[in-house]
Amino acid sequence: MEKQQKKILVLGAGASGLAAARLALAQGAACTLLDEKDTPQLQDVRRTLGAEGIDCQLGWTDERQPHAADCIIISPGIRANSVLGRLAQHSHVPVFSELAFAAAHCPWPLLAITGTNGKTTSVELLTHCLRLSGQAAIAAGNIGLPLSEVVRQAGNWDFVVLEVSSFQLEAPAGLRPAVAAVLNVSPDHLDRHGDMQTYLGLKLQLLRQLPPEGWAVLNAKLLARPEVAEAVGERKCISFSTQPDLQADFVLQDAALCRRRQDKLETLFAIEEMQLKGRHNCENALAVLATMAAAGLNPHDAAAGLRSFTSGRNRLELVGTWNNVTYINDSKATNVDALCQALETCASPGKRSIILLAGGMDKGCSLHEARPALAKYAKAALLFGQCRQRLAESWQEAVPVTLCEDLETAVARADELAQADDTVLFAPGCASFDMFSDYVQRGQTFINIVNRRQRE
Ligand code: UMA
Repeated sequence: MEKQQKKILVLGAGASGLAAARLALAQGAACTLLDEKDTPQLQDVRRTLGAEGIDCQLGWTDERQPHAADCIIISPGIRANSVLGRLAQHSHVPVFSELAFAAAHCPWPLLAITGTNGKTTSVELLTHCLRLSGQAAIAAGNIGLPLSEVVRQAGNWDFVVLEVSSFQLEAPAGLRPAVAAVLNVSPDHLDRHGDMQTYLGLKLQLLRQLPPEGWAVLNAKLLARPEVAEAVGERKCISFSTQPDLQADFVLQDAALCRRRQDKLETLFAIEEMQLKGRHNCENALAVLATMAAAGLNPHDAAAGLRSFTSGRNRLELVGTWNNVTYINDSKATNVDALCQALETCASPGKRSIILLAGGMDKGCSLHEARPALAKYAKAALLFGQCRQRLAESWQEAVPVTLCEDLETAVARADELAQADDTVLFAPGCASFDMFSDYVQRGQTFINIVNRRQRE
């Protein structure tokens, strides 16, 4: 009897939806793609996909499926309360995230990294260290390259390093990473997930997807939490920490990254040799070493990578120094925890020398946590974007605040306030989507404004 062709419904025609649809087609399935929007750009996508044999329906407003399907693949940006989110919920067929769908077809071991902050840096650093130690590695997932695309291209990899977001963990069944690392969890994306417990629960889904022989790599701070220990279960676990009071397998000791072996510390790498700066980056580097160990590799082999890696654009990126005032672009700081890390890394000892530019789209998270760092390191906070009023109310007792019309005005005010040896730090602490298409465009806009003003 002839085998029936599988019917797959893909929700969302962005990067992940497109890649998933193409992979499904390559696997021999019949594929329909739905998107709620109908823009000229999406119409181009529909034409291209049509020529490839994928049916693409735009401007979709119906909460019912267009036809029966064997399964649904959902894009990470689709919220449960949207038209397509409800369509997926009401459906009686299995729903997979694009990541989980791709993982099910992925022949290479997945080293998956999640956490609130440091995901992208850790994924890039791990990929770099692997490559320099002779492994064929590629970075995929939330970092920008959908895993479906990597799988369809059928390369020849030793490892795929995955950046995994909480959105991608809403339908995670089948992910099955070889190693699952959780870097840290602090308030973020609460406008979507509702509360911290739900957000943490989603992050822990990555651990739950580990097969019995898989390895968990965990920040020792998290291991103390019962729900985390429960998610790890009987699986093997390697811990890391920069906190001196926490016992962990990979630690920071005497300015070196070290591994604990039979209660003795073995030095792996002196942090002064790293280009990456800040305690949070030491923690990312420890997570990378622990992940390499969990993957069966020698962490000593990471040395060349640790030495040569520089963090990418929009992460504590030096824009320039003019009249002894340094301008830093940390547009990637999209939550309060990342903002605090940026303040700490840019601080001058014993001085409030930072002029902070912050603001953007409200993600429903508490903003109070930034107060101690602001009081210690910032001389002014210039606030822009949708949630500037809420930021001002939350921070005004810790630091002098100014509400600014837009980013241009905020930079102009920073130029007025700045004195020699100050740092103008662009670390918004909020999402970018109120004013920009993403944090990359936001960072570039900041750089353009600063450069233009300095030329004038
Ligand atoms: N759409 C709907 N209905 C909805 C929501 C979206 O029809 O309710 C449609 C949109 O009209 C659009 C498409 O879905 O055409 C967009 O899908 P998407 O938002 O899932 O975006 P992708 O282009 O597929 O990009 C996604 C990730 N985006 C999100 O999680 C929001 C990218 O992460 C990721 O790089 C990419 O897949 C490849 O894996 C971006 C991100 O902002 C960088 N991630 C968040 C973060 O890092 O904070 C989690």
